[in-house]
Amino acid sequence: MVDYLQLSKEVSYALRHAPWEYELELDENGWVNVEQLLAALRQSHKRDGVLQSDLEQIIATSDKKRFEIKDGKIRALYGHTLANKILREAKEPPEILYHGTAQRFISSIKAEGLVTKGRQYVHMSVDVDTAMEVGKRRDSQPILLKINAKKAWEEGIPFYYGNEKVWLADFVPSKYIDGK
Ligand code: HQG
Repeated sequence: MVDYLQLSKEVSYALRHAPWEYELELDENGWVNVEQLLAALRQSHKRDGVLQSDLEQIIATSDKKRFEIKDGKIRALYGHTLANKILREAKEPPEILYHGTAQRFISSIKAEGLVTKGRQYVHMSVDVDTAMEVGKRRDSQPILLKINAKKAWEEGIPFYYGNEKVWLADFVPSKYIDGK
């Protein structure tokens, strides 16, 4: 029986953080060949018999859409920490985006805006509930920040589409952030 949660974590690790451990090389948009990923998982990572249908099952059933498969390739849609930045499609964002974070980060966010920290992009959510869930990973009583995304976009700050719930940016200046 496949442990889909563990498989999802391993695929996240391979595609976001350490593709070289799987002898994979991401293209500029983060894609790798599905068969190469499966072969690495089977041969070196003790996942005998893992199939593309298992990857499809993860995508179909998990709470967040972390990966997509297209034309024999798979990629992570967000979350990367690799040195080589994955190119995402710049796109006009919704009027408002949300970011849930820990209380202890607020003074620094107020001073310098939202910065990428360990990841390639700042991550924002389209809805309050998702942002609060993200914030709860770091603080049981997270702070909800409201991002005036459309205004920032109109004033030249690039935004990128991640998935239907996640948007990305290189940096969000403090002046576009309410709730601090
Ligand atoms: C904070 C998960 C101090 C920021 C989630 C956040 C998400 C600052 C932390 C995705 C700061 C970075 C990403 C500043 C930002 N001073 N702290 N100036 N600017 N921060 O994990 O957004 O489950 O890299 O508030 O659901 O928490 O893995 O980002 O707390 O979508 O699929 O620095 O990861 O998705 O933390 O989470 P992260 P995130 P998965």
